Amino acid sequence: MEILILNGPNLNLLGTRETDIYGSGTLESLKQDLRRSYPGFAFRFAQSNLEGELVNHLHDAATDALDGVVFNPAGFSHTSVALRDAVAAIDLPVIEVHISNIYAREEFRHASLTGGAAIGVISGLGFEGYSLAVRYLIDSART
Ligand code: CA2
Repeated sequence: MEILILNGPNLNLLGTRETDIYGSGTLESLKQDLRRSYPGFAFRFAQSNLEGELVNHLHDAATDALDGVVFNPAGFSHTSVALRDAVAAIDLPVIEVHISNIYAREEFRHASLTGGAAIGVISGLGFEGYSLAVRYLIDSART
């Protein structure tokens, strides 16, 4: 099995600012946490600040027949029809993750266009959300 962990715009800044909202972990520490939690498991990690590059990462995951995607589209969650279409177009299970609880924040964050095309959404559990999403994808592939 191989799972794509895909992070959207500004998440490259994790751990450097807004730590009150997103915690002190960095993208690198997220990678290490997942590798430690799922030893020997194959992950593909990608982050982009560009909408089209995120679309391409989703297409590539499908072309390469990966087994699922854990996707934090960040700000694009609330705006991007193109990313929603890409999530819907690929024949892979996609779980959307948000580090913060989008429903406890400003109203414009309450709706996720991309989340409507994912099989599920985890929001507000910090980095643990990524790990739970991976666990779900592994368990559902086995059954
Ligand atoms: O809670 C999440 O994971 C979000 O997807 C994060 C997005 C936000 O637009 C969504 O509403 C919820 C923002 C990512 C910005 O990341 C930063 C990280 C560190 C410092 C500044 C921004």
